[in-house]
Amino acid sequence: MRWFGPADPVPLQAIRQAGCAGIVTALHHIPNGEIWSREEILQRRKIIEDAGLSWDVVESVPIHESIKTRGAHYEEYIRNYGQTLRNLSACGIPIVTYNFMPVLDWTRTDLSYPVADGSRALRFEKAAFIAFDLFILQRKHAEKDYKPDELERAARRWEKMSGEEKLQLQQNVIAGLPGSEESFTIGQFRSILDTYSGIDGQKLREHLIGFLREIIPVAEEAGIKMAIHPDDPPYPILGLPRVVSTASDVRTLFEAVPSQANGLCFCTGSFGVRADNKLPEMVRQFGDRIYFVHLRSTLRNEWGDFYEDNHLEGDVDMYKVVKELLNMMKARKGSVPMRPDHGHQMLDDLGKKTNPGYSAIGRLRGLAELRGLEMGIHRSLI
Ligand code: DNO
Repeated sequence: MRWFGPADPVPLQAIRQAGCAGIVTALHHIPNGEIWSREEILQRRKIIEDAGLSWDVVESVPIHESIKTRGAHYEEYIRNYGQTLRNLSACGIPIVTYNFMPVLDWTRTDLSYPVADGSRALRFEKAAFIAFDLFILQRKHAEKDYKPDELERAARRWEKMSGEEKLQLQQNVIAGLPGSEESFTIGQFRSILDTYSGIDGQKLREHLIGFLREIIPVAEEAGIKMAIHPDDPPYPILGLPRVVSTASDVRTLFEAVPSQANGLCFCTGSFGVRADNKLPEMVRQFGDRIYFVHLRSTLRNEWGDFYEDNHLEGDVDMYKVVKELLNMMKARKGSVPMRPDHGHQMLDDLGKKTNPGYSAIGRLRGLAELRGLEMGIHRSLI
């Protein structure tokens, strides 16, 4: 499971009791762009090992915005990144997840969407998101990015929102979800969006490939596997390009930088939002490059909204995905770390202050179901 460090309301002991052997974490307190020192890494590793767990994956070493835009000091930030990789390797941590989404990491409009069983889920509602873009952010020419019926739905949605709901929406979109290393005020957000004027999908991809050309040889030498996390949601938002949304995007990255150190974090929740991403096929296609797995399912509707469903329900065919992953591990003669991605806020957690998506009990349910599924398929295959 993922652990957000000593400030996480879910203690390591709870994670251990959920059945986990390893931890996924990051040094969230170190400002984006700075080198993670060996001392800091070892200190964190010790806390994890003292709890009887191991630190298997870093999620994430964030990429400084300057690297994505090729802004001021970007070469220095790339050098720092490489040094962090060397330090992680020296401390025995072999897998590093990161993403290349401009400005925002994962994005939702509703962090407490009521599910029929009384639990709460995370949701992305297109009309609310467009309303944020048009009426809160008031981005220039934003209306050009949407179809007439989408604009109409967004306007109707906005009219019905109370002042409090509008404020909540703004916070949900730009105040930063757990694991997103940055949060913004609306003013800051507008000026950071400006740094992307002139950066379209092609440019961003060039910057990503440029970054990989520098960093992958360092990772290779250090024995680190890099695992890029897909865009969530997997399409451009707020006029910002996104370039890790489809199988073809991923293939382009592997073709540009073919080293085995250049790998993927296979997140079924992110890729699964697009019906054109065929997940079991993607596991077959990228099987030798998947170094980390996030298992989660979403349910989408005709309007492009989606919410996070129970792990074994929704649009992701979890049976087929897990079966392919088991085949992949068999072929590679080794296991790949997996975590249940997110979970509903449920039972006792409903009354607690939790990190959206990262409450204990919902993830424990997800993990238990996924482990059962894995064992069932595994035993039936041998
Ligand atoms: C959300 C996560 C993401 C992910 C980063 C990886 O729950 O899956 O925040 O950690 O995008 O860099």
